Amino acid sequence: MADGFDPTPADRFTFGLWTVGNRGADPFGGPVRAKIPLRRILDKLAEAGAHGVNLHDNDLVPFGAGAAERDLIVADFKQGLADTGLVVPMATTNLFSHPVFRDGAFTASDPKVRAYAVRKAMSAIELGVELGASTIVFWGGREGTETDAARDCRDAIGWFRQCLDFLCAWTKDQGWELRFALEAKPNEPRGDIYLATTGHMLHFISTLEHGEMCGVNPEVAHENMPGLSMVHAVAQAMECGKLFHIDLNGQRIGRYDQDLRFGSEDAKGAFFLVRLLEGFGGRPAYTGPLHFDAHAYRSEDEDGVWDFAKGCMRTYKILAARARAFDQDAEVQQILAASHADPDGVAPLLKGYSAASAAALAALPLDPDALAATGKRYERLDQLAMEHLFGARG
Ligand code: DIG
Ligand code: MN
Ligand code: MN
Repeated sequence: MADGFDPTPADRFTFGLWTVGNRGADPFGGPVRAKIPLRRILDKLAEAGAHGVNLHDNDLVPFGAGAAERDLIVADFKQGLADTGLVVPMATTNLFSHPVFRDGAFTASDPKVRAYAVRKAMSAIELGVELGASTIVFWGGREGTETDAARDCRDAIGWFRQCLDFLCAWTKDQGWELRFALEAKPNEPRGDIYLATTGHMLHFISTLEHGEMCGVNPEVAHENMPGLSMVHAVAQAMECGKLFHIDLNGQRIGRYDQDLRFGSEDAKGAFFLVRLLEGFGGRPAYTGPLHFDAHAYRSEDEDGVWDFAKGCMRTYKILAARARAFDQDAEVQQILAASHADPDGVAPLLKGYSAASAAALAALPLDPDALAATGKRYERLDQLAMEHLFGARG
């Protein structure tokens, strides 16, 4: 469909092997789809216009595989990447499926489990480096608890920090230029997961020994599950230079982690998220991979999986076009200019304290009733956003 919304590798869209490879199982029913062979995943994603694939260690190398088997699998996968032109921007570790992680990985109370988790992460990072990944994501799916009787949360945070500091130092010791992206989620599969939101993660990073190589990987569903704004989480990460990766999908507030097709639920939130990432309105854009951490409905067969993947990418491109038109709309620009106007040059007064600025502040003729009198015209502004989103305004 040549309508300008078909993706190309230049769009930087990526999918986890586990996303299009999801077989549709859920807690109430087994898989509904056959396993898609890895090579077919690469071929179909390349055909659809994707830029790359991401993976957990065990998405590619089965748990417990020996070195020879691992090397054969990796060699075959690398051939598939070469044949399709797909790249691997991000790699991560499965620290949640094996029962050894039943009480967590980096936050398990048993130090041997923590040591095993760090060692598994080291192997996964080596695999990621071998495949060309520059970002390593850490999603602490089991880093939590069902009862706070289990451990003091401060110990859990301390152990998490120890493991990440160890892995950062080890990575630097290998001479690898990698960035670690920490992914938050408030609950599921644990009753409560530690460091539940991107905001928690941003503070946690400030306490790490090598915080300069650590950022965040916010996910739409994980911020929306507790009713938070993904746009604000991503904006805060961008504002402090810590948006190292992003997981795009769809989610309805207050539900389990649905990992739905991007934009398929909160279209308005997706519109403003894409506008933020694309840097419209004259702000710096996000230039990293646009990763869809999502999967097709359980109702779908394999054809539906590729409908899902194409839908994620097309929706992003459609929203980008609509958001660009919104920011180029003269009426939008006029309303925003009026609401931000500073005819008397007051704003600079607050950019850094001085005795002079304090005196100037005190002398300002500020009449709260006069300031309160003018409306902001956000009703018209939001209606313009919605009409651009609906495609009713060019
Ligand atoms: C779930 O949202 C998590 C895992 O799928 C993975 O560790 C991470 C990578 O994006 N997202
Ligand atoms: Mn998720
Ligand atoms: Mn994710």
